[in-house]
Amino acid sequence: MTSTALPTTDELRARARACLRNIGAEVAEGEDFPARTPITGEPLFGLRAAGETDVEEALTAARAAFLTWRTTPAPRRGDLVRRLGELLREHRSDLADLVTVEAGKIRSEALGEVQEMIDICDFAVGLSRQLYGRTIASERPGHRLAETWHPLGVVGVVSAFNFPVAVWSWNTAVALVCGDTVVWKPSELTPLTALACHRLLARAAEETGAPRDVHRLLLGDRAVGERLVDDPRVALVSATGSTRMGREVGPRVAARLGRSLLELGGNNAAIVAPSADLDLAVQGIVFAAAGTAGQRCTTLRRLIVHRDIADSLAERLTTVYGKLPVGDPFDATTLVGPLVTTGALDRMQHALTRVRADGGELLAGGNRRLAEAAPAAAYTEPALVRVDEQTDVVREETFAPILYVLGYDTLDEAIALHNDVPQGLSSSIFTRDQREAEVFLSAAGSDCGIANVNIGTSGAEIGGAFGGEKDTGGGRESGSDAWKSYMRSATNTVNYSGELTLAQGVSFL
Ligand code: UN1
Repeated sequence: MTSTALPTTDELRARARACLRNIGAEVAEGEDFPARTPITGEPLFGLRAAGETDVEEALTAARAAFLTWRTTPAPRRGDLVRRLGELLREHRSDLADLVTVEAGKIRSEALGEVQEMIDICDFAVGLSRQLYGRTIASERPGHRLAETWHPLGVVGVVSAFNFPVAVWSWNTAVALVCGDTVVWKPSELTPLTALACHRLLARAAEETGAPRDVHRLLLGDRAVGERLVDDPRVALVSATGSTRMGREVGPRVAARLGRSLLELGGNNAAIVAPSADLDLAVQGIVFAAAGTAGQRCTTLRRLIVHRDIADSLAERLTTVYGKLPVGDPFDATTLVGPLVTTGALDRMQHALTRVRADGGELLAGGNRRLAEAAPAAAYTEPALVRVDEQTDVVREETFAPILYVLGYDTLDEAIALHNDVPQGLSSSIFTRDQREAEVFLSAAGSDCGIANVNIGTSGAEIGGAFGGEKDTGGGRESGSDAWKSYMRSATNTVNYSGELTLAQGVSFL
């Protein structure tokens, strides 16, 4: 199914301008940096990219702001983030529109992404009163041993197109209450959402009396990101993107002994056990695999199904895939919007060619859509492919809606297949057998940073820590105690005894 005609680029341009105007974001138009929309695949308008001096100026300003911000009481820092959350609520609809224009998300998912920003602001405001250290039992009489947490410095945030605003907010809301300042380099594909978020945060800073330079935005290409990676003033580089990008960023930051927090690719799988509630599983699988047109790092890419139910589940999924409405993400009936670029579509087609050469059987989808209406856009039917084994292409992350279906006989075999990929972000099991669920969640089960039961791999709440292992990079963002990555701890020994007692029973003098 294809939903109705696409909006024109002129209509989308007008819509984007109206949203930016409502938000109060000024757009410095220029020639060198085009904003575009995947809905038609065409440019909207040109922007000005940051040059070498802009980067230098932003880093100097963010560092200077840090010196004030780090001593501002954390609950007062929370005031800034509370105000940001209020402004996000007020501009929810405009922000969601911009996410749809730039990232091609359907309305419900675009609103969900804005909600994720609001949620993390609420979380961070609470956190601003809970940056707890601990008091530790000292082995010496009259001594207090304590752990304290202090702000870290400037955090460089490098974000990806697919969550253009939520991932920024996870980093920024938490970093700000932790007393850090932020320099943000968004994806080159999503500068407008970045301008909007930056403007709202600047407004919140004005209104709450926070230093103007607690947040700086740098639109630009790879060279801008490289400056953040290499500059010793950037205490932490938090980068979201491909494993290829992470392999470059991690060692470069490490070479200057800086800290990095990497959120890289996933190749997420779900195991479907014979006892699974299949109605629920089908819903969970289709949202996780075809939602966001397969462009979440948490997208479900592999389905490991018990052989007793593999045929019937594949049949049910084939039917649902055949009816997924692909098209204009602003149309309320659409479930699958465009891929971000035609390059992404080429990579999807290439993966499908490879998997077929490996003996995979295309059960549904995979055809390009709307090529005549929008030749520069990249609409596709999500693809469902039955495979016998995890060949190289199955073990890679193709950032597009392809779901590979594999069979298994024993849970041990399923878990082995599940973990036999380089990435380790998200995972799930559909089962009504508690023993199986617990094995999957145990140390001998899923090796991912996220492991779920009876829910798909995508759509995590902000309250938990988000991130994964192996090629996913090891970082944790968002909730739980991920805030500790944005601070430095100090261990304090205070002697109030009036005598000098050395630890470990050492005597001296
Ligand atoms: C991403 O794709 O980079 O769990 C982040 C999810 C979302 C975040 C995804 N809350 O799918």
